[in-house]
Amino acid sequence: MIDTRDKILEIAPESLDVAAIRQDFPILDEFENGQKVAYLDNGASSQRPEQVINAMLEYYHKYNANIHRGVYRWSEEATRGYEGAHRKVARFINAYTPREVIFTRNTTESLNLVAYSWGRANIREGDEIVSTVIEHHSNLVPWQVLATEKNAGLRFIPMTKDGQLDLTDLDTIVNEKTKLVTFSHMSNVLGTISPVAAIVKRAKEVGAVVVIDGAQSAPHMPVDVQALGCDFYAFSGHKMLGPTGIGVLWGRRELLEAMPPFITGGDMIRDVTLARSTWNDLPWKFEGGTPSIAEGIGLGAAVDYLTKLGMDKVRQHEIELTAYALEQMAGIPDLTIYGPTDARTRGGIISFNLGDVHPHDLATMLDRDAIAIRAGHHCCQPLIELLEATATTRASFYIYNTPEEVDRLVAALYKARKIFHLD
Ligand code: 7TS
Repeated sequence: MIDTRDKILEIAPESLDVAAIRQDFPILDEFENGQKVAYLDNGASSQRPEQVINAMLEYYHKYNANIHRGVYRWSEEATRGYEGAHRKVARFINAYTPREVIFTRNTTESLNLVAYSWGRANIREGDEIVSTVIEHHSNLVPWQVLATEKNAGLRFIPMTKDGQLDLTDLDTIVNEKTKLVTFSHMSNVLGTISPVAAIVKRAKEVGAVVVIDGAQSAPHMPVDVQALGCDFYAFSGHKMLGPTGIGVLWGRRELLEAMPPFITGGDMIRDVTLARSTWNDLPWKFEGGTPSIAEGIGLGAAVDYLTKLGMDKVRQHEIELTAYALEQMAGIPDLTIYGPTDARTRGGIISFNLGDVHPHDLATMLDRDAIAIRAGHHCCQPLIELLEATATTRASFYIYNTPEEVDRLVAALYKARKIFHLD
């Protein structure tokens, strides 16, 4: 093994106090097969700290009620908690105003909201939508459906061999016909961080709207939607210490104001007659029906937790851990690692294959050593095909992961080589 760990541990105190963080996550003390679980599947969903679980429990124990309607204390307190979470999220991503922060169920719903509402009102026959070849299905399928329905074109930014977006032909791919450009801020397979500024610049030259899939970036790096220059930004609570069932769509106010509603019914209206209705103010216009109240409050607590840690430190921790993991894994014979090789240009997500061992077999074997990783196509079938693989095994890190857990992964991979007779 290459000895970079001392260096990593030396830097660690200036970044995150991982030992203290781990105390907030009782689940990380769970044992499996006599070992603590090394949870390395954060790209799929993170764990939640006690602060988040307690915020939700407190709502259920002390002031559970529907929001916006009751004049009694519980309802008022629930409303304050749920609306307060919008303000916390707005500060977290530097939105211009909390009115631009719409709570959805997850990234998938946020992207569908844009495709259904903005897309159906603005995309016409012959227009073009530009995406990339590395997208999660959630940032591909809604645009396919929209393009088919509208008889619009769909074009893709390609990828270089080392898993970066290839901008060589950007000026022809994004052209006068382009009405919408969308891409993931960070790839959930390769960890690639997209060159946002260059893509946004070109999109704006042709007057296109920019949608960023932030499912993998919002949890792991500082995000400033004003600085990014995009028009919509989507992410999920469950990947950033929050509960499932709550996600966010941020959109520029003037666009959101002009868009028709997505889900219609209760709560999103101002006045209703038997013949017609008018819409509520932002963000409620896009939050039809009773929302996920406890989950909204939980997301607010998750944002508090991350804000207190500091997103710069979160990012720094993951750069250090990823650099260490990439160095250790580079020494393993027969291991193919996908994506950029420099940890400073990628997130804490490492996809790999060990010889011709099927990723599911490898993941099952690692599970016996209490290492939880993901195997499969990660909802990115077109990308997996480009990698000329049928699937990959993927380790993805977060604030509570340690160099010791990376060591366990690396040791288990050496062991797997023996068991699958690659020696
Ligand atoms: N976009 C990206 C880049 C993602 O990584 C995911 C989820 C989504 C969109 C969809 O998020 P959801 O919360 O609506 O499901 N990615 C993964 C993953 O990599 N493994 O499981 C889910």
